[in-house]
Amino acid sequence: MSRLVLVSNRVADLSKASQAGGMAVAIADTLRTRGGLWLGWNGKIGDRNDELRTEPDFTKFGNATVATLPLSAREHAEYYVGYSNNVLWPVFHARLDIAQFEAGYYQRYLDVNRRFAEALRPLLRPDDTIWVHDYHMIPLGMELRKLGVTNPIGFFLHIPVPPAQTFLAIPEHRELARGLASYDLIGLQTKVDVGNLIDYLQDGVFGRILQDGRIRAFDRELSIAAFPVGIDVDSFIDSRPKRATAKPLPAIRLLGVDRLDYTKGLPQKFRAFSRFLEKYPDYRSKVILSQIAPPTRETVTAYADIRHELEMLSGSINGKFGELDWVPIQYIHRSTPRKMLVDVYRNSRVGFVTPLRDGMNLVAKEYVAAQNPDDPGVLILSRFAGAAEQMKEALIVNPYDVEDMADAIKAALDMGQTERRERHEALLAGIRQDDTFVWCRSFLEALDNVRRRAFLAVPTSPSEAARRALQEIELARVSPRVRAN
Ligand code: GDG
Repeated sequence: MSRLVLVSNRVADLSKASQAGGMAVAIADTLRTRGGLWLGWNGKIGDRNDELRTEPDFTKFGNATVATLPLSAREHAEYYVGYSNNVLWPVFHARLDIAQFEAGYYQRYLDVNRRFAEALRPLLRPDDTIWVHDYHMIPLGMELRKLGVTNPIGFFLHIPVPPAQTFLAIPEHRELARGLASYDLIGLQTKVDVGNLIDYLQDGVFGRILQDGRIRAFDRELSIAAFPVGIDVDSFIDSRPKRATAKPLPAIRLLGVDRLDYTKGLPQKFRAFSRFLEKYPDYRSKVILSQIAPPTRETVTAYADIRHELEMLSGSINGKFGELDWVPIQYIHRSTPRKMLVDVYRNSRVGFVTPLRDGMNLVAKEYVAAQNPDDPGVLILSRFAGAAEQMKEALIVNPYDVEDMADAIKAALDMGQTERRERHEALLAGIRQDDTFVWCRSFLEALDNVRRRAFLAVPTSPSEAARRALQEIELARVSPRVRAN
């Protein structure tokens, strides 16, 4: 089996990966068994001299080596904060209104990708399989190709692909498309994303779908397919406490766990909970919403704005409905240890996941995995999370529709044990079937097939597959409402 070489903006700590419960477990396992190398930023911000550095620092973990490089302050400001998090992140989440298309950001983004490619080039062996991750690193494959690398290179995008018209608004969309076309395989989270990317490549840069399902663009042929990211289900089940260790709550808990990001629909969630308390006053003093929202990307203005908005909203809702012995919203702007998180998942009657756009959303899967199968809670899930394509037995909601969400909270709280168990069983079977190990294995198998030129077929009509996926979500969304009426 060929050696695996990973590249991503950040690297995981391989000594702790097995406790993280997410993709890092599957990746760390694969690196250990196949042997491999993982290159990324070391998280440190250095000076201008670091912009010339192409010799990484190395740390060995058995068969696997982690190689890291620093970023200069300018690279951090323009490649990471600027282009990655102020352009690509908002645009790919359909937030053109807050994208900052500043001159110079793209050039720095390209420079860092080139530097990482130059650092990787001398470390590569002829039969390595290269796997590049996420939006920070789109041009990396192209830069490796320029340096003469002919190895199979795959790319996985963790965030959603926007519709073609939104993608086209990025001034450098053509350069990004050229970067994407340098890969042999592009993995996306959902069928809707696959449809969007193929539509864009056809409409935006005159890509063509070939007979064998590959796409031809910029004189290269590539495969595009959905590989939904999963979790290590057993790690959530095994680490569940035998007895509940959390303090018994005086109220029934609805739970949100989201990085404090404007894509996660947190104000919408708070407003829906407020509307629920207004519309169904019998539940006051009986139900609370616990929102764990650890800080993230605090140097980006839009993140400071969302923080202020949430502080105002939780304050005003607590002021409006709170009693001396009941505060409706517990808003925790800190990270919670993972063990405690699993416990809180299990002790919450409702998992409330409301992103406005999300590549997948692992919290939805973790909540389901952590439930007691005999008396499980109910998952309320935004139709705009990638996870909604798989998790149709959740109560699927439109996060922009406050009434819809308020009614879903009521339906979740009123749902009988039999229905809760049926829905949970089906959801658990789904996340088991597509867990993190399947995700990792199936992507790498597909990439190996590319090497053997047994190409992956994508749907011949990607828009049709995407349309069908959206219709199925719409049907899943409508049915719980019918049930609740
Ligand atoms: C990106 C995409 C895609 C959260 N708070 C705490 C904590 N977490 C953990 C959760 C979960 C992870 O962070 C969040 O994952 P999500 O998938 O929900 O969201 P993103 O961070 O936006 O991830 C997303 C993902 O990449 C993978 O491809 O699904 O769409 O945006 O694992 O448990 N963990 C701890 N304390 C916290 O307070 N310990």
